[in-house]
Amino acid sequence: MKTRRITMAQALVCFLKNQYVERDGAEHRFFSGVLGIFGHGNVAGIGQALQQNLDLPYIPVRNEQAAVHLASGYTKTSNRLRTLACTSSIGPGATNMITGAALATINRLPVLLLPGDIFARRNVAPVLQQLESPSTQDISVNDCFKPVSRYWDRIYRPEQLITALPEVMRVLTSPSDCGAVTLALPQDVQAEAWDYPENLFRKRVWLIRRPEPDTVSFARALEVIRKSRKPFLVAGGGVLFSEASKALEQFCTATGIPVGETQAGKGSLPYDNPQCVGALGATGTLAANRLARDADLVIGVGTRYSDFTSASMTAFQNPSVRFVNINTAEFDANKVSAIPVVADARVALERLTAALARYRVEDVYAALIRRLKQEWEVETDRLFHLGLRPRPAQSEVIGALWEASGPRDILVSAAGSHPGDLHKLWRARAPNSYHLEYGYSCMGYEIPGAIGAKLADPTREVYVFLGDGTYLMMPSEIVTSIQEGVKIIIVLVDNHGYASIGGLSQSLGQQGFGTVYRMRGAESGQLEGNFLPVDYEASARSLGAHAIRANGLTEFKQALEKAKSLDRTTVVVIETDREARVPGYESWWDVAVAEVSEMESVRESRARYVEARQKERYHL
Ligand SMILES: Cc1ncc(C[n+]2csc(CCOP(=O)(O)OP(=O)(O)O)c2C)c(N)n1
Ligand SMILES: [Mg+2]
Repeated sequence: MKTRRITMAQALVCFLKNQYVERDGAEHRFFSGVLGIFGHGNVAGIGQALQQNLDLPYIPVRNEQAAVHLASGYTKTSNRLRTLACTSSIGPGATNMITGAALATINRLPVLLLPGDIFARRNVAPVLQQLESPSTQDISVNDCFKPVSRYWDRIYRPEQLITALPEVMRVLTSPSDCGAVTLALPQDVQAEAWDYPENLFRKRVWLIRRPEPDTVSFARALEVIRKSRKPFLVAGGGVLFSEASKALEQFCTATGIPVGETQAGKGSLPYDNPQCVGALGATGTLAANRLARDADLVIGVGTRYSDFTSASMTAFQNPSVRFVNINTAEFDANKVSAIPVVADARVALERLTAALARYRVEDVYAALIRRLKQEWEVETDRLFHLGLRPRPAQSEVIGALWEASGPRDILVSAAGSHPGDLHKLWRARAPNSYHLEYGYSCMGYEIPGAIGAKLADPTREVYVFLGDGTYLMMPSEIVTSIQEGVKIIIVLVDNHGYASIGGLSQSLGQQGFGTVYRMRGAESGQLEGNFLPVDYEASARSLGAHAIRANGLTEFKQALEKAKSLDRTTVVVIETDREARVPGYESWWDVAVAEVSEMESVRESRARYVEARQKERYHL
């Protein structure tokens, strides 16, 4: 057997360089590079290996959590056909990645994490940043990655890499099992040499499969669709991952079945497709929520049925509602007692369209869909043009941003009041133009996620829509965008704190306690003083970005034009009216209210809560 004597870290890097994927006849490299920060736990191992393999580019970031977010944004925009690996030192560098790992796994995004680990040899323990345990020596902080990884392994001996790496690739390229994969790499083992079989480094092409539905489930699904009079389709992220937009359009055009979209699935259809009734669920449109409420059949395509999609299990109220779920993951396909069609979205939708050639929804239902859709467009226009002064409503800022953006541009957001407003109002015009991380809804995802999106598709302008709260949590990757020459446009909505949670708190009878950015008052000792004096433009400028403050909508529109003309990351700061919120549309989200309280407002809220919960259903 031909062998190559190299270190474990060198072997890992050589392997990554030679992994390819193939789908629909197109083949390309799977790993586009490695993100990270060096410390003593990886500099001499992975760091050394990367230095002698510059054809796998190394991108330094400012925060390891952001590295994982960046990789998630990259692979999401690439429909999971490409990704980035992330390397960290041991200890805090490693644990910084745990949040990113959870985000990737929840959103079903393949990212490879390579945290450094404590010495396998142990004789010098405890090493710097080692967590010791009196009950075992077989533990480190990297064990915390186990519940947030789809595959987890620790490489105690260099030859273990040989059996671990195929498993890593199997999971990362699986449409049903992908998520974060963690390989913990003890720092001494990274630097150890081994005679690796040459075959480990041959080019390997992993086929991203499009699984076909099984005939029995498919026939049963067809039967219930044919019998349904008020069918409704839920388009989830799986539609986009599968690149099934065309197939979905053909299916709903042929059948007349209306399509509601989850956060991950929005943009599956262009907003002006007659069958597209927009966002579904807790942050849904009136059109989608009404149709879902009365539907006798729900066809879930590539959806996890999160509580936002199901409006905390109140979205589907028809007593005889049935479900058909098309999903590559058996786990999701079986939710809500559905007929599980375990299959690729595109394949299944194409087969359904062909098999349902003579099926079409009744005229009364078609007319209802048309009317509800028209009414929703009128409502969106109203919210885009409220004419509020001196500070515009967030919905008007969204409207102005939408008007300034192009159809292929990408909008990135994740947490705050923005996801809900955008879900309802953003008029997505192309697949992957609406990039919401709402599986983990992680403050701080936005900027690194957007850099990842831009790296994945540099031909599209990338906008970030984030709040002052989120900005303060992780502005640091602006520096990375400057370093890499990756331009993004960041719209920073300044509403002095957490408008979203503040609004939620008010609705719970808690008066927004702890959600406004205010100084601690000298006399009361409470946070009742002036607004915190944060200069967001100066902050953005100090990190290398161009920054503009827009006073009102006219200046905001001018600022966006300026931002588009620049080739550097630009932050546009706009203050909005915190209280001018986009309402809910016959939807519900279950946030449990205190059962007993000293406060009357909380007791009232509890009574409303108990009443509202009556609508929650088990779909058995
Ligand atoms: C990392 C993280 N911490 C806490 C939360 C809970 N949370 C959700 S929205 C929000 C406030 C966000 O504030 P901001 O970005 O200013 O947006 P706004 O609510 O003002 O629209 C918080 C704290 C979260 N989603 N992520
Ligand atoms: Mg805010």
